[in-house]
Amino acid sequence: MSRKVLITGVTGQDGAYLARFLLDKGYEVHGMVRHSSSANLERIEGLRGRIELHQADLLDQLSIVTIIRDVRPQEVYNFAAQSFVPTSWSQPLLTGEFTALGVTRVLEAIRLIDPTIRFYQASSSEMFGNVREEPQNEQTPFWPRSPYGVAKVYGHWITVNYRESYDMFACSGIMFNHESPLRGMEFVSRKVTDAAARIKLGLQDKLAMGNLDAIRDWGYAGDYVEAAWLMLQQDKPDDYVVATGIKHSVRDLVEAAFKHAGLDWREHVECDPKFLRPAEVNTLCGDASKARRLLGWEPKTTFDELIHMMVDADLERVRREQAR
Ligand code: G4F
Repeated sequence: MSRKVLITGVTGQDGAYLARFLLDKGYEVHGMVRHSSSANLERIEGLRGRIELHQADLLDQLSIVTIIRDVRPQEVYNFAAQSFVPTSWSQPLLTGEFTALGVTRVLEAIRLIDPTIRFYQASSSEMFGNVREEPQNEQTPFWPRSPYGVAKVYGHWITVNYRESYDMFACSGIMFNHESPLRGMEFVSRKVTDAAARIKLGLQDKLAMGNLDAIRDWGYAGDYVEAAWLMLQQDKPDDYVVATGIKHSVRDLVEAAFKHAGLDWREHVECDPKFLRPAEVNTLCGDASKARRLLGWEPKTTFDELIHMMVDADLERVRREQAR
C-alpha cells in the first residue's frame, strides 16, 4: 500500500514541487485547498487526476480535523501560510491567524486524530531577521523583523512544543529563500525574471525596485522540498536549516537576470521607495551543515543556474502569451 500524504498549501510553489516529488516516490498525494471564487490551480495543472484535492482552511479548526480524519495520512506537510512579508504589515492579524495559529490548528488535529502522523512545519529564515551571527544555524537566536517573521517564530516553537509535550514526530525546516519558475510574481526573484523577459520582448521598459542592497541566500525550491521529505524519514524528529550558504545581493540577482536576457540592468531599473519595508532584513546566510550531515542533503542548483532557469521559463511564457 502506498503511503498517504497531506500537503497544505499545495497550490503554492513548494506544495506543487513536493506533490510532484512524492508522486514520483509512489505516495498517494492529497492536497488541502481553500475555497476561492477564482481557483488558483495553475501550478498543479499538470497533476490533475493524480492528486486529490480537499477544501479546508487553516482558519477553520473543524475543517482541518475533518480532512485529517477523512484522509488519514501518514505524513502532513504544512506549507500553507500568508507568506508575503510586505502584506504582513498591512494585514498583521490575518498573517498571525494563518501563519502562526494555523500551525497549532494542524497540530491539534493530528494530536486528536492520530498523534503518530509525522508533521513538517515550513519555518523560515525570516525568523533570524536582525541576525545575531553569520551564518545562521539551528542554534542562532531569532529576532524577526516583520509580523510575518514573528508569526513564523510562533509556528516554529509550537512545533517544537508539540514534539516535547506529546512526543509527536514534528519537524521544523528553517528554509532560506527558495525560488523557481513557479514562484509568485510578487517575490523579488520572479518579479525581476519576469521583467527581464518582458523588457527583452519589448513589452515593458522600466522596472521599479526597492532595496537593492539586501542580501539573501537563494536556493532552488525543487532541491529544498527533498530536504523536507528527508526530515520525515529519519528515526527522530528534529529541526534543520536548509540553505546554500552563499550570499547574493538583490543587485546581483537583477544583474544576473538581465545579463542572461542580454540586457544592461542599469538602463531599466529604477528605485521606488514604495517597495522599501518598515523594517528590513538586511542579510541572511544559512549554515546547512546539520542537514548535510544527518540527512545527506545538499543543494544541487547554483544561483546562476537558478536565475537562468527562471529567465528562460519567463521568456518562453511571455513569448507564448505574445503569440496568442
Ligand atoms: O523575495 P522577497 O519578497 O522575499 P523575503 O522577504 O526575503 O521573504 C521570502 O523568503 C522567506 C525566507 O527567508 C520566506 F519565509 C518568505 O515567505 C518569502 O518567501 O524579498 C527579498 C528581498 C527583501 O530584502 C526585499 O526588501 O528583496 C528585497 N526587494 C528589493 N526590491 C524586494 C524588492 N522584494 C520584493 N518582493 N519586491 C521588490 O521590488
